[in-house]
Amino acid sequence: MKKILITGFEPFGGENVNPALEAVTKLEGLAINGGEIVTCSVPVVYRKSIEAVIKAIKLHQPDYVITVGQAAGRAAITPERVAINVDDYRIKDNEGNQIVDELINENGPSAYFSTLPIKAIVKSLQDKGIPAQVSNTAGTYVCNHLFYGIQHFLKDSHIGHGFIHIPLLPIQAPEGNQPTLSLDLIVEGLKVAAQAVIDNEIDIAFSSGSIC
Ligand code: PCA
Repeated sequence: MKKILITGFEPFGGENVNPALEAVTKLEGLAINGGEIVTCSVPVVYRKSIEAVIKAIKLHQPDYVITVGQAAGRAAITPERVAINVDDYRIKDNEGNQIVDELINENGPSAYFSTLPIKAIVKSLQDKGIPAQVSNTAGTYVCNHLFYGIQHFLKDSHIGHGFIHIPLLPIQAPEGNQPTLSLDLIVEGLKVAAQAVIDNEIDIAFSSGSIC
């Protein structure tokens, strides 16, 4: 039986919901095939976000970790390929920090790749009719900060980790001028992603790249 820790960010940027937190609340304690999901919420505060997830890893001793955050403007569930070693915040975090052009870790490499099977996750989602694609940038805000920080923390460990960005909820875009996905589909999508992680010790290869 594998244990998967799925974490969700709190609301930020003046909003009062974050689909990531809404979804993980519904995923807590859920059984999937060969595994069980545990969850935790994460503050949108640089450094503290990493500390919160490290605390949950120490508490739950999971086999895999999926960190999740919202990405306004995206229409699909997007496993991130890479975390980069830079903070460059367009807006303040929830404690007023606005870090510009600083390394996340002075002794760390420029980037870390996800250690989850991102292609298998995308294929499983697409096969179920849930929109999904690989993303090649997690931005330079707190999501990338957390992604990088947890990859760094787990770099010598057997625990796999990756970050997934999800679209807004319909309630966050009442005028219909932004792409959204229902909470039910997001919850189902994260369950499918967790199952793909358990079922694919080694990632599958298929083209899901992009051309600029
Ligand atoms: N999304 C933000 C931070 C928290 C969240 O859910 C991001 O993409 O950096």
